[in-house]
Amino acid sequence: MKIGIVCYPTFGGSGVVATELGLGLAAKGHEVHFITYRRPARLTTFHTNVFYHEVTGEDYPLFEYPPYDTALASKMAEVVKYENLDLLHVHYAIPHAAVAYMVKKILLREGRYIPVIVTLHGTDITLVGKNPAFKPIVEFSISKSDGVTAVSRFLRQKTLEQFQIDNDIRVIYNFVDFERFRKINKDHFKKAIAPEGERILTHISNFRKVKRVEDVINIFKRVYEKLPCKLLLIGDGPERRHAEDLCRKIGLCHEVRFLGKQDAVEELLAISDLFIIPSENESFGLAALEAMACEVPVLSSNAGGLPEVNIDGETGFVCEVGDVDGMAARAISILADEEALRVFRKNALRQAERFDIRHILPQYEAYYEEVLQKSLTGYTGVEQDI
Ligand code: GMT
Repeated sequence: MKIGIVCYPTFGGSGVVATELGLGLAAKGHEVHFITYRRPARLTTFHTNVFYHEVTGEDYPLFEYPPYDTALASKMAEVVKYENLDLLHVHYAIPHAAVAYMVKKILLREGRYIPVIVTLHGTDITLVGKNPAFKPIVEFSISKSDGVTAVSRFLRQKTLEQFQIDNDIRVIYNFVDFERFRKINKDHFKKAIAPEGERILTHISNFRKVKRVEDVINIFKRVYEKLPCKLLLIGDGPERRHAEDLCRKIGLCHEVRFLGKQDAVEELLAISDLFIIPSENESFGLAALEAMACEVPVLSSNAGGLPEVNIDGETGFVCEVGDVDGMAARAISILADEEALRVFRKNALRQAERFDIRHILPQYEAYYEEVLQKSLTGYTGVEQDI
């Protein structure tokens, strides 16, 4: 099959999922065309069957806001037409679902029907999507898509509650690639970070408010009072300065490392003893899954889809959003007990295996086939109301 994938090319979860999905499909023989404004962060080397089309706009003094959506629509229509794509799979509803609808209309004028699948990732529904500035178009364009998937049951439910959608929504969970995310031996590295065998707590995010990085530091402070440990903070974003200030204020700078954006996160997870994700809102929590694949137990909030990934008392603990004391107590209960940590590590791996890319990818392939069959059977060959 020839598939066009549209996503945000940044380090954000939706772009990571879209890129890994595209690479996985290409490895299985599909032809994959990424259409984005920059090379996706995880598309680092040459791959057979993978093509990349950069969206470039035109700067003009009149444009206070360069019309990216228009440039994207033109590029998508061009790629579908000249590369003869079978299907467009767009990730993150805003603006991609609406742009894809425009592309469908453009191509229909030429007598060509291009089926569109939208994957909802989280904030496109729970945060930005419900903003009145976007809601009508999100609702419309999701309804007009040929297929819609959500990355958790929570997100499916939330979408159906918040929007009037004509379509059904298929849950296809996010996945992890065990070729990359698995426990590897990095003892020398661990020694450099924790020379006295201190426990290593890790958090990875884009440091936005919704991630509650402040809670991570406050949990760490309480754990540090009970046992020797270090904190690794990976990623960058608007809350980083505030997080650094907090570390200075509580006098723990020497035990906390801000590592910024990292490519080889699996190497950092390999030396971690506990992953903390106390988000206010999280449709899935891909970073938690990647940690679990590396045999790292997870301490999470109960926000959104996190409890579908992290099983309370089994793969880690799930606490109320903002319950810093409760989270710290749970963290200590795992970290202070070698045997408990061993069991949690084993359970985390077993749970992560349910989300192995080798199980999830065929679900996307089957869904593509289903949508293709359904949408093309209904198409009459003339421009119609879509
Ligand atoms: O805000 C983020 O965490 C980034 C965002 C994205 O789209 O890049 O992540 C969302 O999609 C990820 C991949 O499906 C999910 O794992 C994250 O849980 C989700 N983030 C939120 O719902 C806040």
